[in-house]
Amino acid sequence: MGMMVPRSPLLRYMLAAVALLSLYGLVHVNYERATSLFNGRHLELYERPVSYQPGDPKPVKACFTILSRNHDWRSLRESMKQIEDRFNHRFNYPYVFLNDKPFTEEFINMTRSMTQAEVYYGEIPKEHWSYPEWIDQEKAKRSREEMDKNKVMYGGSESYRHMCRFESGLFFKHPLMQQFDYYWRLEPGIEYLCDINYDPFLYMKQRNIRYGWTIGIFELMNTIPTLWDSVKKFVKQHPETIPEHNSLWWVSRDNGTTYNGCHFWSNFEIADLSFYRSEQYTKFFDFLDREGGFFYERWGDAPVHSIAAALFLQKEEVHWFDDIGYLHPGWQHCPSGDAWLQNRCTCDPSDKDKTITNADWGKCSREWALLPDTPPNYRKALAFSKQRSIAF
Ligand SMILES: Nc1nc2c(ncn2[C@@H]2O[C@H](COP(=O)(O)OP(=O)(O)O)[C@@H](O)[C@H]2O)c(=O)[nH]1
Ligand SMILES: *[C@@H]1O[C@H](CO)[C@@H](O)[C@H](O)[C@H]1NC(C)=O
Ligand SMILES: *[C@@H]1O[C@H](CO)[C@@H](O)[C@H](O)[C@H]1NC(C)=O
Ligand SMILES: [Mg+2]
Repeated sequence: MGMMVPRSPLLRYMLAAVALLSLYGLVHVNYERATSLFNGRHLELYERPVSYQPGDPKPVKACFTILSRNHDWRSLRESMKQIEDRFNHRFNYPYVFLNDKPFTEEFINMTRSMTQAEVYYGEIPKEHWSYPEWIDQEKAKRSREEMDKNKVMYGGSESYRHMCRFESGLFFKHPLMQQFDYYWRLEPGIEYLCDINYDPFLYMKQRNIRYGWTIGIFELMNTIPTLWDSVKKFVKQHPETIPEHNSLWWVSRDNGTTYNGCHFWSNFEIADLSFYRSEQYTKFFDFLDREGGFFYERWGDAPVHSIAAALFLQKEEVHWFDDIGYLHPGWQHCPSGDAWLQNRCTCDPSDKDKTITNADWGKCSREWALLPDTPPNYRKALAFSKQRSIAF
């Protein structure tokens, strides 16, 4: 037996009509659901931004920079998979890998194969990963032992200190970095939790943004006991390097007397390298390097970059990439609202344990929003500074 088709032509006609109508209903209902689901913005979801091919000249000379050890390749493949899928397969910005040891063939094979974009592998010059002559290495060793005994995070590690010093003031001097104007830092074991549908480098360049971040967090103060004292000494010697409309308030609630520990978590950062190459940043890093805290304490590159960005840049030259979902083991930033839906985020913004803006540790992120933009909103800024009796 075949299908049950009625013999009568009239019945056949009615059956066909019913079938057509229900098909229409189905399509119509689905179309409506699609439009209402995306609140009339469904087109935006599928809009394709411009894409750049690997060898194409890019609108910004920019790269990813990854400091890594040879054994990091496996977790770096995870990081690269994330950034490629969420962003770079369309934009094809090159990668620069840096290491204090020569890269192995295995590392090169295993990372090169994760992207179509250009990849560069560089060894760090010895003088950028060793003790300056003014450092007392015995004293440095004693302080590592002391910090280790006191359970300071990475307090006993010598290589971690070279890493922090290199990331603070030297990575952008590497010969491979000279061809680039902007950089985006990547690390092993991180995750990107939302699509990035636009070019953050271009976004920054068009708006004169020099520093971009996504997680703001408190520092472990036992790693930087005298950092702020050194900063104050520097500022006294170089008052000309401090613009009027900076973000001092974000790092110091008593007009510069003490540091509150707020910093941008530098394992994610996108920066205009001309900031790090500027005379003021160079002087600042050289001064801190002479002070010895990279070795006698355990100064991190995150507070060093952040204090510089907060003091030496105008507030609007620093941008919170609130729409970029990002996880580094320990904490994540997860956008909420429209950005979450549109950028196909897979994180939970209300997660109590991981999402930084929900935690006490995330007060720094939340309070960034309290700082008003200046020159464009100069009046608002003045009112704000009067109300809190601070100068910034
Ligand atoms: N070449 C090299 N890279 C290092 C070394 N120590 C840390 N790194 C890199 O420096 C970055 C920060 O290190 P990580 O272990 O993630 O520290 P954490 O994020 O502060 O916990 C990562 O990109 C590491 O791959 C080292 O001794 N040599
Ligand atoms: C790296 O890749 C090359 C070319 O495909 C291959 O000949 C070589 O055996 C690989 N080496 C390692 C260590 O994976
Ligand atoms: C903040 O400190 C600066 C520099 O030390 C000083 O000029 C200014 O008057 C201080 N402002 C307030 C409100 O205390
Ligand atoms: Mg890390």
